[in-house]
Amino acid sequence: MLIQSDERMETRETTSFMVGVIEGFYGQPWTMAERFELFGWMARWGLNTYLYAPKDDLNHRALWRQLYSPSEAKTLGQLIEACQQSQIRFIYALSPGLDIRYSNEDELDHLKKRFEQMNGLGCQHFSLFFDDIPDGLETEDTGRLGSLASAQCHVANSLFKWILGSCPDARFLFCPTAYCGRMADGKLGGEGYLATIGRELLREIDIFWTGPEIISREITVNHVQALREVLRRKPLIWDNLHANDYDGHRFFCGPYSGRAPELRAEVSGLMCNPNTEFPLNYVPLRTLAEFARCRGAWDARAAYLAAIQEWLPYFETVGRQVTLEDLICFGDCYYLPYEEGPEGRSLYASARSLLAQNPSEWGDQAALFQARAARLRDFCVRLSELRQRPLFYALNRRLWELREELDLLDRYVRMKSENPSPGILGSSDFHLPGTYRGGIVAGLQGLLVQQANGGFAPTHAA
Ligand code: GDL
Repeated sequence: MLIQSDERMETRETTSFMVGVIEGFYGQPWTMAERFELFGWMARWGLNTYLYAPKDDLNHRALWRQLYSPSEAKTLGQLIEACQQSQIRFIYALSPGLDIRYSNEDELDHLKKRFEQMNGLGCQHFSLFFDDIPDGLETEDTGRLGSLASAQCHVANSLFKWILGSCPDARFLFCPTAYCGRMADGKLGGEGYLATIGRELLREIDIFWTGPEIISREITVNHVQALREVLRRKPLIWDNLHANDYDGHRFFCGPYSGRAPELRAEVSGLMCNPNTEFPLNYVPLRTLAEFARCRGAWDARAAYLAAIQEWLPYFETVGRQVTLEDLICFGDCYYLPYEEGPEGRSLYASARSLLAQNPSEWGDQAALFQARAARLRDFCVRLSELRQRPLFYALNRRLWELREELDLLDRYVRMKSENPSPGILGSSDFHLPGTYRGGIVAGLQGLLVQQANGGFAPTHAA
């Protein structure tokens, strides 16, 4: 029944490099309309794979044993059909790791029933996730299967062999419990976890990997080549570069970067798990698609500028229109997890340098900063008139916050320009204690300050 490993790997690796999107974040899953829009983008740009895995679809994770209701199943069927029409590979993922008893055959039956239901709706490709779960094993499972890694391989291999009976061309993906370098170094999953997965998981099954970190600034060829030795296959990149579910203040619309084009030959695919708010993903996905097919060197900034120009028409307002320059400046303030774009960096640097100096030394710097801040604030105001309301709703909280901070800095600079005597901070009717930067989270955030080396210290000791 099982197709020879090497033959299969050969055809897969040469003909079906997977590049596309994982709906795999925490938070509200995308709507059907958003997914259809996504498939349109993907088909136009040459992204070939969509992986259905929203962490907060209850049936994906918490209720993994429960079949979908007829109406839910109908919706998923429409999704699969839409992918087929656009020639996009639809992959369905289940995450049973929160409470599965690995050695219990009934559990395997639950998984089969779920995959069977999805197969009945037209799904041909499957995935089993064991990320973000407790890394212990029940005593009974340890007795029968030995280790967490062996237990997961047992379940995944059994399911894969079984699914080949109805889907002979199935792609089968596996997300390990230790899925990045830091987790492997910390021995998540137990001693020798990844080595066991590499040895025992059938060679036809692809293994996800997010790089050296969960959110990897860079993923190098060397890093991936070393991992390949352990996994005994090319890893499949689960890229969290643009994921924002871990920080509600931010989103990322910078370019796909920190990965060289040579990486493509070392992995079985590049799958991006992007911003939770679907409308914010135009540039991330557009630049991923360009990266996947680029020849020669990769110029991330050039790709960003080209993609943001394409994104501009989505910013049509009912009033005064926004300009490309303003959109670039705004995008530069929400660029990538580890870096802002040039305009964002320079705006921040100019505010910082003003505050570090005596107002008598400001010269024309103050006016320059105020002009830039005013322009960005005005851009934020104009976005409240966006025709595409879902785009505005996705941005709204960040726009509000950015305006608030720019406004405060502007007031401060103005006040100091007029009265440079030290010690006067002034006050603002718009930033009242309690309502401004208030609440328990802001309070808790203030208690521990992160140090340059990544560690934390109590505020008073920092
Ligand atoms: C994770 C989760 C993912 C989440 C991301 C960013 C993997 C394999 N799993 O750890 O669902 O969106 O971090 O917060 O990345």
